[in-house]
Amino acid sequence: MTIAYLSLGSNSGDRFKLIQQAVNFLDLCENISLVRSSSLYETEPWGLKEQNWFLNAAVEIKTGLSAQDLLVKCQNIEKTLGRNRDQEIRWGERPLDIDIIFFGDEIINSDILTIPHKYMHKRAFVLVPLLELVPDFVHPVYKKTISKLYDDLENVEEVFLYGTRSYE
Ligand code: PH2
Ligand code: MG
Ligand code: MG
Repeated sequence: MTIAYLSLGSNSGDRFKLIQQAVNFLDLCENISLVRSSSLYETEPWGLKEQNWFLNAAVEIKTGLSAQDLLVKCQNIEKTLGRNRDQEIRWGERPLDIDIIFFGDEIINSDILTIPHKYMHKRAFVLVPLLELVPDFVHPVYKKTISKLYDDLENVEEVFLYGTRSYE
């Protein structure tokens, strides 16, 4: 069993419902169980500014799957909830994005998968939800805790707590 951390984001359609459905679908997958989830945050778009604000969250899961199989599950859920990668531009609008941030403390650099996620340490929308769950988790490549990575952020885009409604 591996503990993994996923980042979820949505900036088109019913963002709240999409994140809620994604978390439910993850928990329903064989070999994946949801352990904890962060609050939801409304966040300024990173990368491409001219688009809707996102809702973002992070979840902790426990899984018997490999990282590659987990990626396939995540992509299937994205697709089921309306994501069409052929119609997207990089860092642009999407109904749902599920990114694997950490997979235990594994370091993976393959054609299809980079873990830890390549840009997570530059993004407040990933670090703020993770801070709630695992402030002391040490990034296996940079050897810094989530708290330290957050303190070291140079450009902090805006991140607001989005109500207190449970979405699990
Ligand atoms: N996802 C992106 C690009 N930019 N910005 C925010 N705030 N939240 C996201 O989830 C996000 C983004 C590409 O996946
Ligand atoms: Mg993604
Ligand atoms: Mg992403």
